[in-house]
Amino acid sequence: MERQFKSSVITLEQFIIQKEQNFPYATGQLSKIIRDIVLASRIINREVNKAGLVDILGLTGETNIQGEEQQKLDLYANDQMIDALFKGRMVCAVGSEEEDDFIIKNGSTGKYIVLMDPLDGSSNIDVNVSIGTIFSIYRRKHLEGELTREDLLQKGSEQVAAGYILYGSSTMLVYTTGHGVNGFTLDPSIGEFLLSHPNMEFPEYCNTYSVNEGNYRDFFEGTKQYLRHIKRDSPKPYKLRYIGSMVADFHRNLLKGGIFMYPGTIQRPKGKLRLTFEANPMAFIAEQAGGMASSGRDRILDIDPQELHERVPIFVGNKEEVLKLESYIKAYGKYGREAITV
Ligand code: AHM
Ligand code: MG
Repeated sequence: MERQFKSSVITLEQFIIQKEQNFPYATGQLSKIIRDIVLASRIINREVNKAGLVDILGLTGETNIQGEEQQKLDLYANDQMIDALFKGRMVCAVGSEEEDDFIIKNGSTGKYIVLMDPLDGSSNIDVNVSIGTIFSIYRRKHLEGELTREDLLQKGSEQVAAGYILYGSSTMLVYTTGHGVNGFTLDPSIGEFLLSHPNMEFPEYCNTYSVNEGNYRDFFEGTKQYLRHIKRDSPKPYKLRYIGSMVADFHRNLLKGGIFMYPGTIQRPKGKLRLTFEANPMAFIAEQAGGMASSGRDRILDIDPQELHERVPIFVGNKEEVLKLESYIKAYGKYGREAITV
């Protein structure tokens, strides 16, 4: 009699192989990139975990092109990711929040372009709060010749995969290739990511909102009215939960139901977060998990990026809640009832 071997544990590697079998013509290149990102993330994870102990922590004294201070761990994460991606040979260009411009691998036969925020929420490193790596993968449009703007700056709707690694109480990888969202938790004892959250979807009930309300007075009227509604007029009580680390805030809302917002302000009409590195990948994951992502007016994934470091206001999470927010922005606009132009 044939012996039965039963284990409910599925490793990331087994999961990738299973999925590839569903697509017999898949070349395995995309899976290779996911593996390369995961490899880099395990190395970043090791450093993040000892951030409080070693001398790697601290400001380098350099600033990135947005004039923000960079910490050593950001640079470390950036280098690890770029190194892993180019060594893997499937990628012809990388755009990073920590780099002024695209890094292009001349002569590469790689068909893919990766955009990433290697360590998002890095101001939280010093205070031992969760941070994350965000990635977004595109296929180049023209396989021959030099890379063009059309290859490099595509709409979020063209993403072939996106995900994040959350360095929290556990380390998790959550990603999508456009067929749902799956979450894996790193088992540090064996060094493997194990499938812990299959087919992730926003729960129907949503009563959490995540926003830096310290900026309230500078928000536009539509955002203010929506916040007034959920705090004062809504029959259902809402909870405010804001970590200040987008990956962690988004992840909690994905599991518990909620809306994450980084609205524009009078001083910064496009908000703080980047379309390419932060908004697009989170929007892709959100939509794949039954949620929605909007700039307040437009679907995030439909926005045509004009530059690599472009910023965009973002409202992402449960669909019903994002639609409600949009209706307030439509009704009240930026200033009073003026139409908004993002
Ligand atoms: P970073 O990419 O420089 O780390 O900034 C992005 C982070 C997000 O993770 C987070 O949602 C936001 O900045 C918090 O900003 P604020 O402190 O203004 O609320
Ligand atoms: Mg960031």
